[in-house]
Amino acid sequence: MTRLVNVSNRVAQPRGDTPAGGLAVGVLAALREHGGVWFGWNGRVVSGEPAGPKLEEDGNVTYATIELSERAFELYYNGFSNTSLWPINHYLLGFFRYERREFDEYRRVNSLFARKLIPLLQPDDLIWVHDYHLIPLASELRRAGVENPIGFFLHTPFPAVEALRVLPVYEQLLRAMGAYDVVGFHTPRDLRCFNDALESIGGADHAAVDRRAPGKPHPLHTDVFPIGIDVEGCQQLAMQTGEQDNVQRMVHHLHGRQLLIGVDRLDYSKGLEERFRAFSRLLEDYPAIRNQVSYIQIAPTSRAGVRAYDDIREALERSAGMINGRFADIDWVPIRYLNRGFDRGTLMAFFRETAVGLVTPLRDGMNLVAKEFVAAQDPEDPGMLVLSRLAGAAHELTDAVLVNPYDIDGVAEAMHQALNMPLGERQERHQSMLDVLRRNDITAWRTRFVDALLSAREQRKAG
Ligand code: GDG
Repeated sequence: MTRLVNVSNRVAQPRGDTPAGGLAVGVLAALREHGGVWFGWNGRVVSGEPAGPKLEEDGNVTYATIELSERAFELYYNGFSNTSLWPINHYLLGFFRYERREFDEYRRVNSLFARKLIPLLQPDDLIWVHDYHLIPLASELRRAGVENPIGFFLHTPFPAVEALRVLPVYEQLLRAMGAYDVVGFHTPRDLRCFNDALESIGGADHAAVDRRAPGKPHPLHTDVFPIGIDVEGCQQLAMQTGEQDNVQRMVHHLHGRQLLIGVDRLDYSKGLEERFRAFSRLLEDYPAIRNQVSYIQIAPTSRAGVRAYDDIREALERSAGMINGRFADIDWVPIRYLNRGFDRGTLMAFFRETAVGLVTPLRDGMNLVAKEFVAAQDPEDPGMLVLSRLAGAAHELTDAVLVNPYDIDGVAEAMHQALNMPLGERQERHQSMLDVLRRNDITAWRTRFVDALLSAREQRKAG
């Protein structure tokens, strides 16, 4: 029987609430529908020898999780993955740092993942590897003789080659990608950047990377697979949760004001400081709007302990305090900044009560919040999305109010435009965005990727 084996750095806990993170949300939704195995780290860091894999069944999904050592957590996860690759992939080179020992540990952890995964594999399995933490995984598996089809999907942007060249080991990583059968990206732009990068190392036709990768020579299939969402699921959650106490309390405290909302992992790539400044500019430039709007920013902590992430948390607290200090009134607080997570149902119900959704990352692979926000709206009276052109989602949601997140005046204007958009225009734009979401939902994403892996299997069989 063909099983789908998903591998990602982090696995969501079975039966736990889905953590804040697009990869976990996407993989879980795809797996619940199709069934299969999800292999990866359980989030625990240990001082001794890491244990695992531990197997747990939940419905049609088997979770196979391992622990990480303190050293791996520091060097592989916080280090090379999140301080070298993450900033490069988001063109935020000011945050980039490189240490050889971190890259060495990154390779060691990829080989550990391979060793722990191999005993679980069956000959007919399709292996789907997710994200930048695990680029060399296929070459490690091939080296150990694994001949199953293996696909790689990058959830972040793929950077232009001139940004990539900042990384001393970029050629090594590109060549390692040749060990995959299928490599997928969110947008045509990412794919173009990948092809340019291959060309820069002499492998435009993919032949150079193919030949040098371990394992049997095979073609490398690259394509664009924009991730979607479970549209009906979001709609239902939004409607069902609306009566919950915390949603009602939130609505009560609005006192009829228009709500702007942002929901993002606390990450410097999400453009939160710039967004706060734009909101402040809105209040400054359009004084009539003061006391008529309320902005809630939900930002659960992510990657705590990494310096840049601790810094941004402090910067946002300061900025929210300054804006509230400057504009608040006896009966009105402009920004409510909540540095914590909420359950998914509450988020969807909040979205449905919102006049303007703010999704203004400085760069994003896709951004699922943008899609969830649109899906959760009441089609009779939909809220409007203000969306960064630098998010992958802007390729599909062209009827949002599109902005450059660095243009503070432009974002303030867009907020004003969205807050004042006539009902007819909101309905039209919403309908067209909903059509886009329905055409390319989470099932389409998973099916297209699995089909590509099945074709790779046929090609392998054909020799
Ligand atoms: C990466 C890429 C790409 C957020 N706060 C809470 C919460 N969330 C959920 C959202 C959404 C997910 O987390 C965030 O997904 P995004 O796509 O917006 O962003 P990343 O985490 O950076 O995801 C991104 C994605 O992978 C998928 O390929 O789109 O570009 O960076 O689903 O709703 N969920 C809960 N509580 C929260 O407080 N339950």
